[in-house]
Amino acid sequence: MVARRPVMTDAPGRPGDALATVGALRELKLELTRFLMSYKFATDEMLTKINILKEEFSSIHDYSPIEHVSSRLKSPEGILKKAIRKGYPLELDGIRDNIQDIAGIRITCSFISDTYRIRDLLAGQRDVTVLKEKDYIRKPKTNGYQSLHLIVAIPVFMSDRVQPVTVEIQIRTIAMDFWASLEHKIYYKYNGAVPDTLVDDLRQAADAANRLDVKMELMHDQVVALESGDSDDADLFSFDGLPPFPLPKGLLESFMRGRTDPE
Ligand code: 0O2
Repeated sequence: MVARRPVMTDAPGRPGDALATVGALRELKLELTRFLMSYKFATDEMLTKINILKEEFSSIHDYSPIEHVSSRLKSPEGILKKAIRKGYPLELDGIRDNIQDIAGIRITCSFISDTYRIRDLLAGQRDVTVLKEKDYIRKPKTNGYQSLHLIVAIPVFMSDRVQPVTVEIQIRTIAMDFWASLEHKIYYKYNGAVPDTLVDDLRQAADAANRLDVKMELMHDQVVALESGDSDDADLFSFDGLPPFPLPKGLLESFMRGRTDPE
């Protein structure tokens, strides 16, 4: 006959100890879930803000400074590894206070000026507090890395409390993003010990990416200046992907008169 063994074989002593351990583990799991959920909710809130900006720009200005948005939550393993590497206390409050990139959002823009515009629009929102800013665009890292990093705090309304939660936002151009993902791959491929020639190549590629960014923005500005003189579709109105429909100037003028002179 096979002896029945307690589920928790590593809990010595009275059977109550094993039950207490199971209870404590369950509680820890619940706490961890709530902890991670707050970061997911904070990410969702920030993504909503970013999408509103994106849609508003597309509808009103016929152009969006935001090309692409992605997000990620650090895994519990990644969080623990970082806490151990940095010597932070291994408890949730300590981790919350010290690790500010558990929730991460990356916004890719077309042009350099757009990165700052998006920064200002997000930082200017009443419930967003910028805790830290690193401007690797104005001052690139020595390896050539360029990006604008913000650590923001946003209140998350849970059922029993309001929790300020931090989110790391990286804002950069398509060219900077292209460079960063290649550099990231190379860095991991060589386990951090990237050969000098490749380090030089990366620096040159970063310069080239920056020149491309500057050139593309200049060309874009020229096209915009040309477009503003072109009034072909000035009488067209469109919304939310619907085909544009005519809104003649005369009609708009009567509407304006009605607003200023209701009599
Ligand atoms: P992951 O997996 O991308 O999240 P700290 O302020 O202590 O959190 P750090 O590194 O000083 O840490 O902050 P910083 O400089 O703001 O960098 C944070 C993130 O920016 C990094 O996250 C990278 O995603 C990115 N980053 C910074 N420097 C480089 C770089 O030289 N090359 C590339 N490709 N990305 C960079 P993690 O935590 O490294 O990893």
